[in-house]
Amino acid sequence: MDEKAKVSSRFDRRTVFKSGAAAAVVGAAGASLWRSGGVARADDDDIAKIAEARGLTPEDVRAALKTYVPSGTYDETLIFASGGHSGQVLVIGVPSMRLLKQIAVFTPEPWQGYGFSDETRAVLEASAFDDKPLTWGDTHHPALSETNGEYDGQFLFINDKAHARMAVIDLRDFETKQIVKNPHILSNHGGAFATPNTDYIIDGSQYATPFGWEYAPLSEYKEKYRGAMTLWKFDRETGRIDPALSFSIELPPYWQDLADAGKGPSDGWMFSNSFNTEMATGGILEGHPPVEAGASMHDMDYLSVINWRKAAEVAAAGKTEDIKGMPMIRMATAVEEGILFQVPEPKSPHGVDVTPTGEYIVVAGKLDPHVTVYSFQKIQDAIAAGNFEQDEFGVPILPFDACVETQVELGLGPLHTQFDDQGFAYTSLFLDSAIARWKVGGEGIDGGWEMVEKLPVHYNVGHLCVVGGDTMAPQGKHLIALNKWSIDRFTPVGPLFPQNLQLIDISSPDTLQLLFDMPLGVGEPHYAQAIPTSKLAPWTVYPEVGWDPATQALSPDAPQPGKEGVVRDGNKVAVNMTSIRSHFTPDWVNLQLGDEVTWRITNIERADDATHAFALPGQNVNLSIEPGETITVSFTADRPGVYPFYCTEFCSALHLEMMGYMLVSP
Ligand code: K7E
Ligand code: CUA
Repeated sequence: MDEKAKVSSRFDRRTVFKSGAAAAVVGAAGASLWRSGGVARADDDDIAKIAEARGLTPEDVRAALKTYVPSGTYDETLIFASGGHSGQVLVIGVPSMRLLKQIAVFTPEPWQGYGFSDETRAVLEASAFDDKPLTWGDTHHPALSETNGEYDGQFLFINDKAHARMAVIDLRDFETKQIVKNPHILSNHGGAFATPNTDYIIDGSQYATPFGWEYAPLSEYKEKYRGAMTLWKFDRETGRIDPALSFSIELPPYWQDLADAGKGPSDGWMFSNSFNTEMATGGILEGHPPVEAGASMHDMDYLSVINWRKAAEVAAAGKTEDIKGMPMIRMATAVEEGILFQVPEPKSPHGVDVTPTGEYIVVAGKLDPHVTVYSFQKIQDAIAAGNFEQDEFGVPILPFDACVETQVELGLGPLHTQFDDQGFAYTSLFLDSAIARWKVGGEGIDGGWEMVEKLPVHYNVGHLCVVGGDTMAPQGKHLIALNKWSIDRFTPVGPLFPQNLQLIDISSPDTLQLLFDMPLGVGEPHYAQAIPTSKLAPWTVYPEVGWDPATQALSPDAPQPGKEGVVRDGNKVAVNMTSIRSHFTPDWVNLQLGDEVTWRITNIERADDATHAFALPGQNVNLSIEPGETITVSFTADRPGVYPFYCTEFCSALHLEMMGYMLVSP
């Protein structure tokens, strides 16, 4: 059946709400609530009539009751979703599925003033490719910081697959603080994944290249091209990645895919899939198979099993090579020190996910209908017994049979797995456009390693997201399916379709219920992580007037009330400005052609939501200055003229009057 036919048959089966028969459903769903509010039964009928008029089924009404968040009340959960090649992070409330914020990360964003102030431009420029500034990224995997294997609500990390960069977002103000460019690799995918106490952020390469962004012909692929696993050291005190304490581990030129950190018994280890063990590079016009075929010939690829704690010791002991200013543990050293092993895994694996107890590692292969479950203990036993051969790069290969706990057949195109607190795992089935719920097994568990239920989703699902679904303490109320295709779900808006996030109720052990479709007209949300809002404590205004979000401290240079003015020293001009409803002080800024201007603005407001913005025509500048914040923009007055600057945030009744003149005299 094609997709269109599926949809119409769903419609045929709809039992439209009928007011006569409706009382039963309304009664079941909500009458007790209404009764407790003392509302008469007549209202039930009225609601039934609305449902009937709108053609809603009882199932629809149930879903609506479970997702509606009344005006003025808050969502219980936030999800942080990648924005794909928009380069941003999306913050969405659950269960309402309301988009609350788009956090600018790799792409300049004028509403937030990101990439326009000196401070935020510095964040982007620090991660330039050599000296070429990058103004977009391909975000895939957000990772919340963890303490003892659970989200702590302090920081968020996200990778840029296109350029192998890693970003740090501070969840006190939901702003990007740092982006680091990986000096070894040019393309990543196995990141961001946090170790259980956020000691390191894992960043695995995707497409193999020569290290250090150097040149080597494809004919030298086996000799010169390599994969790598980078461990970025995170310093919680400074809230920054410390490149000086970070390092990489050299891997064979297979393409690394998703990764995950061990936890509990497997803490100190990490796991990364690799595909293209065929080492195909394409060459269609030269008579070679396209990459998709060349890279899918082997029945088995490899799961990389890496002792990161040991690797950190080896790096600290200096058994490394410096490549572009960052240490690299060479493959031979990694093998010799017992850091690096591989285990065969079925054809073209994609997701690798460690179970909440840390005992098992679940691998999903794009071209295999099973998930393969590895036992961490069995892997350790095989290592201890020296039970391995070596691949052509000398990396130990542990026997498949010795390491596998079981395989569970789920369906076509399994990709990614999340867990809940009822002992279930959920795996996305890309080709089936479905979610498989299956039971995690293990010692003392009855009926484990079994498929339980499948739920269709719309369509071609990638990642899944459960609250804490990759941590030691997952929760079991909602699951979000992050779907690649939306096809017939929404009103057409042109040939570029929205993405479709679907909210699913997983609270019942007996059945899954699809609750809500959320079109997302921004970018492809690969992965998302969900956290209860009770674990977050964001500021609503900056702590003090004159706060610099780049340092999260009071700025000694911040213009303060009563100290405003324009100070000239030769052709260097400092503009010290404050903003408050509804004026800038000063509002006349007289410059001369060629002046080098450092313009600082402090928003001296203390009220929630009293943000002012600052648009400066002719200099391509728009800033967002939140209450208490101080911000800087520097430029050369390179063209005479009269420039009306103004506040772009509709802040008050006299917002239109919140302006001033910058005059540049010839
Ligand atoms: Cu499957 Cu980049 Cu995690 Cu997309 S990846 S789906
Ligand atoms: Cu300040 Cu508008």
